[in-house]
Amino acid sequence: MFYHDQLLESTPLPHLTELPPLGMDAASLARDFRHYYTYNLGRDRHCRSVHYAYEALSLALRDRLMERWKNTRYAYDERDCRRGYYLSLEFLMGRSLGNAILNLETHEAVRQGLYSLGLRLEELAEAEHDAGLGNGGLGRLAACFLDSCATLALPVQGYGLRYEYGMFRQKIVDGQQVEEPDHWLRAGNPWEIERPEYTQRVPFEGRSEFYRDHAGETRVRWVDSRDVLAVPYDLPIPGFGNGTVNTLRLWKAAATDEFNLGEFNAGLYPESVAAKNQAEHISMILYPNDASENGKELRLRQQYFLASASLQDVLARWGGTQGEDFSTFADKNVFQLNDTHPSCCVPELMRLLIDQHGLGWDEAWGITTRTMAYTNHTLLPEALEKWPVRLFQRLLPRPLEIVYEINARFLAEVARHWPGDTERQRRMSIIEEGPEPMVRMAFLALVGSFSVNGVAALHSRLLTEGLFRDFYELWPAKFNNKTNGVTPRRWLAWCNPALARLITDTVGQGWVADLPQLAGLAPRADDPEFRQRWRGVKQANKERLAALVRQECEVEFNPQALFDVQVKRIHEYKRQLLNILHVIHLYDRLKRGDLQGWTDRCVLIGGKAAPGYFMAKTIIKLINNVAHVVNADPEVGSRLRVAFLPDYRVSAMEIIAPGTDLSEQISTAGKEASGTGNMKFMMNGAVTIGTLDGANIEIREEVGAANFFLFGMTAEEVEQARPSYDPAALIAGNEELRQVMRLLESGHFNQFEPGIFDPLIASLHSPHDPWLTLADFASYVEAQRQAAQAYGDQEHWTRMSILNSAASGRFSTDRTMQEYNQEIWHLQAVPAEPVR
Ligand code: JN2
Repeated sequence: MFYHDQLLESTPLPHLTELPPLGMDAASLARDFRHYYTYNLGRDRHCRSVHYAYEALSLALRDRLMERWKNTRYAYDERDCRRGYYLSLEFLMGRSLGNAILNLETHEAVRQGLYSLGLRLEELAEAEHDAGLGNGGLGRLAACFLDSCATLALPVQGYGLRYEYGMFRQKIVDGQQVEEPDHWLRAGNPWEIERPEYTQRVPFEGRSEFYRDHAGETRVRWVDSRDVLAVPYDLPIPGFGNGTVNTLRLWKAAATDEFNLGEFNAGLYPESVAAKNQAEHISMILYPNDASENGKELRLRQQYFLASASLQDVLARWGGTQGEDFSTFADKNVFQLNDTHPSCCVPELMRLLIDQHGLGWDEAWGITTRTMAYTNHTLLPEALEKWPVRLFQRLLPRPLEIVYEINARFLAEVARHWPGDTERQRRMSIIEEGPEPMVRMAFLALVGSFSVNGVAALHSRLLTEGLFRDFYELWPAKFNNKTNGVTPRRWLAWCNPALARLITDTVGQGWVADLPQLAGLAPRADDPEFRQRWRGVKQANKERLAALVRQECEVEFNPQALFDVQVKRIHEYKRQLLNILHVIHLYDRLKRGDLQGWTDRCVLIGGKAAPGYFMAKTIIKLINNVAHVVNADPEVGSRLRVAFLPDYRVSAMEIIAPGTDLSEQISTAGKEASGTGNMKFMMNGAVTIGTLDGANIEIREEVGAANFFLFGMTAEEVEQARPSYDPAALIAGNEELRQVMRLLESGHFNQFEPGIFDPLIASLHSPHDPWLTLADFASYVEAQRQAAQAYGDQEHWTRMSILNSAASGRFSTDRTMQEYNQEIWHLQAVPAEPVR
């Protein structure tokens, strides 16, 4: 290792150090493509699978990333810069090929190079399997953040897990969700580089004991542990057109060699191999629960595995240059925790600094609380992570001791601040007392971090007023807001090339890395000729979406109709049920012959339900049954179409967002922390129908009330209405709602499946319905009527569409990352050396 370093430094090895940069022209790309296809993959013109062509192109592009990647690492090392780490159990990356092409700005050359070989880029790109290493919002946000950090040349590395199985694939059978495993690595992954030389060792179980070190000091060590190896796989994260390539490091769990001892002991051989399997289970599967924890032991193992491997990796790099001097560690490193899932980092950094590196408590605590920052992504109580102390004790005995010590010192501070207020100490304790004592992970993250943020203005305010109120009173300066965003590279430039071209023709090309420049579109909203071009692009994108719906759902969408879309995880608080009630209302109108001011409409709903979430699965079944009845009714014709799109995922959204007219963001106010799909739709010229929830509020502020269909109660009104919520009175007082409930309850949508929707019907009737679904029905229907009317005037609608895109500049993750950097991370941008 060192020998080679010196060799590279001292001896001239021109063949290693001065490789000429790889050509970015069509001919060079085509040559390298052929090289990989023929010599590396061993395929020829008779090969029937397009997958190998995808792979050959990916390898050719990966080579181009590789030299920029190395330059970026060198640049960070030479500057000895302060670095950021984004720790997340989820990175919902989607496909990488298109992203690499776009960010290397080599789209045209690739297209031409492939054309010269008789190949089409679109077809190759379709062969890539999504990297679905996340559930929804929180995972996709992490992926958008990495894109923006690389584009801003910020020295930020992602740390996550390399799940063998990503988010399940959703099939719809008889209207019901069926989950299939997503073995996404089966065909190999050309984008990852295994780096076994940076393997780390993560302890579990065992116990801690005191001992005396060489200097006679009493120290603690974790003994009799069962260790698991963490093997890193690196993914390149290219910035847009700037030569930067950052890293996403994903850990795979592997058994230590000790497991092989079993081979020498034939009697225990099967047990030994079983133990090896168990170690490797840690990174086997992504938990498919969006926003609710299920308390499984394996999940806690995953969380600690990520925390420990990542921190050890950072400390090993630190030791390589600074030895055992940690005096400037906190000046040079910052860790952003993506929700509480990686919050084992707090006790783990303490453990590593104290037990492994000999620091005292106060110095270690100073470092920890100057390097950790925590982002909260939900207010839903069921998503607040708690782990039984007993489980924590068995799996992580030494970290638990440290949690106890952190808590004891913290509660002493609470007692100093509020003398005699034992109730407050009980409320704020990291350990929840009771028959089964629990570790409250959010409080652990709060106490261990110097920054705590929510993900939209409303959400951040609600955190300080509710869930984290005591902590806000104690440490107001810790709390801040960072409104989410999405990357405009994937979510506009790549997924909507026709609109991107029109925008570039209109405002120049700077918008791709400076989204507020889209404001330059606004003056053109009143230009009839521009509107016509804008409408033409939307129309073509709707045809593309209609083709997807035809292929996946066997439902015919007419691109002249209003495309009304709700895609996101299925959850009661997101109120897909309210959407389908409106669909039933429209159906009822058609059956009654009420065609006054009618606008033809195609309703698309998509999303996955957590496999154990019965109500969410029943909602999927209802959507499919309603779709079946409506689409088959000759009286409805093409006036109303309904489809449920199976297997909603990143690559599907790349077709859906550009083809949408109306974006459904209809959660119960106060429940959706931010939402990010809302931003993707807006950028692509959809108009939002939504509640005053999450980032919808800020979207409406940016675009103006006239270009947003608002309905429903505010978060404050929701909390006020709760005690007196009376669904029976709402039904009795609203003829349209009465008709909808009558249709639903008559079994019209479940003729041969009696009773299957009773749980949904009961939840709508319940005065304790936490989502107050019926309270917003009337105003939702009214807002939908206004949207339909607005769509009827195509000039007016197109104007709104343009203004939505034009006002979306704030919702780029470039802005979000700049705010994190200016207010939390304080990193210096390190522009990469251009590849000559
Ligand atoms: C989340 C929040 C979210 C979770 C997910 C167990 C739990 C989990 C926990 C994931 C698991 C896997 C807490 O709902 C919000 C959106 O409003 C917001 O836009 C995004 C990004 O900030 O975060 C979502 N929350 F096994 O996904």
